[in-house]
Amino acid sequence: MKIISAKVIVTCPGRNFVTLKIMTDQGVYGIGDATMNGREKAVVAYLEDHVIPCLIGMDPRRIEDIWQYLYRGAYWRRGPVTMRAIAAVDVALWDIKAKMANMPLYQLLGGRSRDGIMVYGHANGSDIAETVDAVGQYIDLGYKAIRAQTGVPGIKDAYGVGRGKLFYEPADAALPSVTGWDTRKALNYVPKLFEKLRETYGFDHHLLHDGHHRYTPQEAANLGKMLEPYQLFWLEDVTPAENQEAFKLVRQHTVTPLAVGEIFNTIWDAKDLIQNQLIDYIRCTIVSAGGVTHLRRIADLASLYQVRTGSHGATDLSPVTMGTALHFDTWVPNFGIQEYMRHTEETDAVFPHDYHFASGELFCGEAPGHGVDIDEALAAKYPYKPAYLPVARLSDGTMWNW
Ligand code: CS2
Ligand code: MG
Repeated sequence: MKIISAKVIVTCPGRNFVTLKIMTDQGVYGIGDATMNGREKAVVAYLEDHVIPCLIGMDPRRIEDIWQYLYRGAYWRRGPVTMRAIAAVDVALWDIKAKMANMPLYQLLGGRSRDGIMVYGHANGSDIAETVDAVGQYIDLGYKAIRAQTGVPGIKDAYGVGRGKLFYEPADAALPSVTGWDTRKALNYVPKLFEKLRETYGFDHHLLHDGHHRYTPQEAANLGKMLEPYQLFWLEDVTPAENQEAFKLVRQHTVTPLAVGEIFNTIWDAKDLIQNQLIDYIRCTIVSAGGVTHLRRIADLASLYQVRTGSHGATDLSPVTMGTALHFDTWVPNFGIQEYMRHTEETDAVFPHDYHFASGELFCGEAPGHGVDIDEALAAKYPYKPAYLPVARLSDGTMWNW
């Protein structure tokens, strides 16, 4: 069996997506996601100029060998561009293998470990009252877990606040828009949101919060401590994790569960956090962390230390990543939760898929492969549109972490 061709499809049905399609001499094809929010063209070039020429003629059944070829063979290891390109190839190859085996992907991974995949949705509002209402809407929709983000008085466009209900799309400007940040104001306001949420809805639902890399380790520890009475499911990216050691300080001061990893690309980014049991949930997902082949290694390492998975699932992760993640989640023994931000109708139409939502859970389908396809004719109707994530500055103009 041979790979005879491969192509990259860029489409913007409401937001940009980069998709790799690999064709074989047996008529079976596979699809992989290579989207990097705000830096899409870098991965397109990496795939078209440096990966596809090497793939032609290779045996698509040799998934592990091709992964090693692209990782070791590049010499320049790791990084968001390389690992997304590898992920796109890897996912397309798992799709092909599962189709050849006439099995849904989760069966090849080891079979079903659970019936449904608990997901969390994003509730947000410009202030506490609006966010409390938005959480209520998710509860009405049957969600068991909800992430709550609020605008903060005095901060311009605080992270996580959408422009419409049930929808949040940060990459929305042709050049990065400038948002604000003020840690003091956030530390005063965020605990009040969770106080109000527990007062209004009780303790039956899981509540989550994303710090989006904004706090220093000391401030993060303080926030974790202040949130303890509200029993969060997790506090995410509360301080940047380039320095994995920084989490020691946070961990020593709070029992609020910690989640990290949406910007990690390899097991090496997470190794110390996992081995030192400094986090409770690992957020790496298929597209950013080298595909099914590598994410499986991260999850297995995590399982030794009782760290559970909580895959990133914002709208910049295409339905191809979501579909593949759901097969992964259906199998992985140490599953925790799956993030789920709904895609637009246009996106869902471009990527026909067989997963579905019911009662706070997602379910992968039984079609052979990962169950997600791309309608190329429809995709062609939505040309690429440059769209950047915002940047953040403190009130004196200092650049901060968005
Ligand atoms: C986020 C994302 O989903 C999350 O937890 O942190 O909204 C993130 O900002 C985007 O995926 C960036 O592309
Ligand atoms: Mg996040």
